[in-house]
Amino acid sequence: MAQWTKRDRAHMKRALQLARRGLRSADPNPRVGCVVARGGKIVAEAFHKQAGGAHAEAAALARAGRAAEGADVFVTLAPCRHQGRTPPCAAQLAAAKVARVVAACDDPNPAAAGGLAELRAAGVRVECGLLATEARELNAGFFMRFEKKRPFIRLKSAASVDGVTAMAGGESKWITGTAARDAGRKLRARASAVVTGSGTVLADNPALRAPNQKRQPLRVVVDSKLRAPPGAEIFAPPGPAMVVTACADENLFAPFQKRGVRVRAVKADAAGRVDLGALAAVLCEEECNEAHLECGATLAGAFFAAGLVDEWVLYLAPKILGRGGAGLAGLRLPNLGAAVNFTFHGARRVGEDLQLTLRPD
Ligand code: AOF
Ligand code: ZN
Repeated sequence: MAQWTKRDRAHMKRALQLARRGLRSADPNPRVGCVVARGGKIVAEAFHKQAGGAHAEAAALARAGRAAEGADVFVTLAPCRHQGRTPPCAAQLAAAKVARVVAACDDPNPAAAGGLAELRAAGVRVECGLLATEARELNAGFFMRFEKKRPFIRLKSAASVDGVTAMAGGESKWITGTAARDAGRKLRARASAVVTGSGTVLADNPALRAPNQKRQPLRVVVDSKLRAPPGAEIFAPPGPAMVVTACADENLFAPFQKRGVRVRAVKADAAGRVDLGALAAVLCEEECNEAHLECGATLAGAFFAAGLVDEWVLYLAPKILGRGGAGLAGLRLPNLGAAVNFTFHGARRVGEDLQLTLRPD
């Protein structure tokens, strides 16, 4: 196990900071940052901005020029060994004659793996694992896609403090304040896909776009019986959209397909609804790292029941809306022992509301 100095940690921290700049743009690629240092001083740094663009190491090496020779390179993901949309980073690092490469963690993508071994074979000092937890957390969805064959699923909900998301008459605009709503919309922008149900499309006709973004997440409507109107806002450009259904009658797909909306049929569960495991597998095929779920209590409840909520971001408004309205999770549980348990991972005030972040136990 390599022993890392304070300076090493500081360089990797900086690389992680750089990687975060790709939070909303790198998709479907991981967010990666890179620092080139000599004698403890940073001589070049870069991050991976978007798929098809230079990888973090390639961009940093280009900036470092001849200064890369003999340098220490800190990168938040092991350098790739493959020719993808761009040339392999490991070979470029070796050709630049860097002295040492420190990676925060390995690349889970089998197509890209093997870069560190190649560098080692080329005589470069190689270390891996510095700030690995932080690096994996930043790309939790990317790791999940390769390791579990499904995306990291983040559910976003908003309710009054007594857990009401809409009044009995359907009125739900707006329970939380503008700051919380903006924060919720901003969360969409980091996701590969924004997922909702046909119930929400029929009730609210939301667009579910990410605000001010060049890269629009894929918008996915879970629609077991193809009830959503093809003319709904969510299917309109800009940005791609897709329907995932349990309906096998392909004749019913045409009105969506005519609008450029893809339809994927998956297996139904016992109740005839889209099997959520199959949906997750479809999202994985679509190279979704993070899926942002914004939906009503029924679909949210089904995701909870399936154990497919990896993070729950819940906005709570300081008001009581009373009985009769819709709740957060349409789950029917037999007793307290059957409760779905979480740990609070974060809590902060957003405008007049609270943002709670929960992860399942
Ligand atoms: C790196 N540095 O900055 C990133 C890496 O198709 P490409 O060429 O964009 O390759 C994508 C894959 O490369 C991606 O799935 C992941 O395994 C790795 N990403 N690797 O060395 C980077 N973004
Ligand atoms: Zn690379």
